[in-house]
Amino acid sequence: MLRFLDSGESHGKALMAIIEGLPSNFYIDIDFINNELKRRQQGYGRGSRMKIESDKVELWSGVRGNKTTGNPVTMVIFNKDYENWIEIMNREPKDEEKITIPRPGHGDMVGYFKYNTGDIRDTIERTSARETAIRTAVGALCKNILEAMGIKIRSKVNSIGSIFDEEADLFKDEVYEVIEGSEVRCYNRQTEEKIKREIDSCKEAGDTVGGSVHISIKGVPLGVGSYTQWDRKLDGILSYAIMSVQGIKAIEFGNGLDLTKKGSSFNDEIILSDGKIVRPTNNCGGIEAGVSNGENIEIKAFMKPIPTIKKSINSVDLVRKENVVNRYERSDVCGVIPASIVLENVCAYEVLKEVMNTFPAEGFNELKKAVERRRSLNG
Ligand code: EPS
Repeated sequence: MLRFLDSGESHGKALMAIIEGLPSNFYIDIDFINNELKRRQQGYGRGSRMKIESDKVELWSGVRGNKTTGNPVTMVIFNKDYENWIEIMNREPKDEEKITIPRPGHGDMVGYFKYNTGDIRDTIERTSARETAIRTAVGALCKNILEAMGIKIRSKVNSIGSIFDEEADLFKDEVYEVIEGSEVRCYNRQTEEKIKREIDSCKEAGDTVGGSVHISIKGVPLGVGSYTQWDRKLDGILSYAIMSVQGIKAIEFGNGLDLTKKGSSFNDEIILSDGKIVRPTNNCGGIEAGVSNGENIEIKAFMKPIPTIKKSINSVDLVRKENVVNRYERSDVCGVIPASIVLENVCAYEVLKEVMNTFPAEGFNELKKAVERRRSLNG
């Protein structure tokens, strides 16, 4: 069973992950993983931290050369900003240094009471979306394996604030080139300008803005996931992972939020054409009864505005026990654009895990053959 744990603080020495259960005999493309890390660092509305970091992964175990051995793979990303935090990160804080005013919407208050270390800094270090760097690295390795089996994952920004981009087929290469070249991961150039202005004006106002991301997964063979037990449903499994990404508050599969459609138009008809089953629509988003049906898996994930804001809102000093205003520290204005890349890779891990659960195999070649065999069933 594929699994991983990650660790590391936002301003600590490094972020790490141990992944167990990867197929053996797969040649990892490190440049591919580092390119995913680079994609995650880009995007309009990032703060100054991204000027400090240039994320690169090191593989410390589980490979010889770049080939997987079946042993657990250890991944490490060093934090460059650690140099500026060595003192703070390596000794207990003095009383006057302790952070005691929680940012509403962040994990500050719950962490302060739950772990009771007396300093909100301890919570900030682990709730930070910096953790998504190592999760992207883990997912990128899985994405690398999936691509070698013909399974591709792409994404775009769907909306920022109240500005929506037009829907686009992410698997048309000429369309995706435009999205990849856009600072806000949008297709429509006018929308891009509007979104940039929205982010600029939020920054000026000391505020932040949320939005949504469209993720599309192509090539998952029919039969991944299962309806036989509640915790094996593919949409449930993907939802758990997506909801665990910092700031995500809602998810839609296919046209799941379009409740204006009746059953007769929502249900995706099944048609035989030239001996092959085809589905003219994909309102179910590629998953029926928790099982992939061979169509693209279509997901939208919705992210709230980043909680760290310059604008004053009410909070409480938990030690002095008095009403105060929000506390600010360096942060981004909009996290939706990097979240697009994070979510691609978070989905890649879950898809590979469920593909491996469906087609048990220790080695990459056996896994690939089993996937191809299943694909060849339709026609
Ligand atoms: C984050 C706050 C900022 C972001 C960070 C997430 O970091 P810092 O506190 O160092 O300025 O830049 O995101 C990353 C470091 C990253 O790699 O994505 C937060 O509070 O969640």
